[in-house]
Amino acid sequence: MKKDIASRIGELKELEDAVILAHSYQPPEIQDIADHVGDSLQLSRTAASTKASVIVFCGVRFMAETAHILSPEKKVLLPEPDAGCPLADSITAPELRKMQEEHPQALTVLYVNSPAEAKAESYACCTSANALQVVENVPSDEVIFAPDRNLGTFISRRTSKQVHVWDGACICHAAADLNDVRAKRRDWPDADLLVHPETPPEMWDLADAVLGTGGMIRYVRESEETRFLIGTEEGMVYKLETLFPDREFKACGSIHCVNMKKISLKKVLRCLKDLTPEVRLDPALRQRALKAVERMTEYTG
Ligand code: CIZ
Repeated sequence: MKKDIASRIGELKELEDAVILAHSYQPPEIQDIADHVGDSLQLSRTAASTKASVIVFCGVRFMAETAHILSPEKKVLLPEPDAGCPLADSITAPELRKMQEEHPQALTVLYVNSPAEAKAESYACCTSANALQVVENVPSDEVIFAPDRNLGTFISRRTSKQVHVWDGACICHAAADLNDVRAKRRDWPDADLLVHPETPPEMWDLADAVLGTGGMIRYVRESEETRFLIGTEEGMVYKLETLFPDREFKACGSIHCVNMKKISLKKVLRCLKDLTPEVRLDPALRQRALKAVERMTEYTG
């Protein structure tokens, strides 16, 4: 049945000149039918460079919005319109403006996991892969970092700049179960533990490395270890297993994003049939948000 749906998706994709992008936190069957699987930075670059006229974004809303910000001439489809992100919802444009009034010398660096309205009020965007590089490069010694407090704290400990951190969180990373991490470490004492900077600082203290998902892939590629414990959304384990079939991976911390798992093969098929639901922003808002996204590229190449 699944194979059937996958081949119908393949046919429709050709017919509609579409490309399927999937975040590394997507379920395995979605990663399997995608043309590109990666983090939000890689996927937004692919969205900007693809020649396809339709982008099916298997991820959450802010990711599809970013693809639209970069490629307004393409039709960007989000197979499940309710695939939101509580971290992105933790900040609004008026709340951000209020914090900016309190710190008038600071430039705002905004994690891409945020709504377009907040991007439009920010100086530069960043992802977990390049947050430190962007903070170091913005032309100010004082920075507002939003909306993830754990990533913001992680960055503030690695820069000499003054960082005002917004109090938002990815509810699944922030609630990572440390007892589960300790138990998995006992099961696999020889494994390297890689954890995401959206997890709490107590989890970083247990880890061999604190990295975004792109950094985890580089770490494994360069490592001689054979076993790895992965402290980020559990979909990442499948992505790593696909890339490195000769190594072993185990998810730890019980980090499961229900929004990422709202995308299904049936929904991808339906959205390719109907070419809806489309993600589109007001053109003036898109233009303002684009400036912040472009600065990220300017600082990080
Ligand atoms: O930036 C991304 O894609 C997310 C949400 C996680 C990561 O570290 O790649």
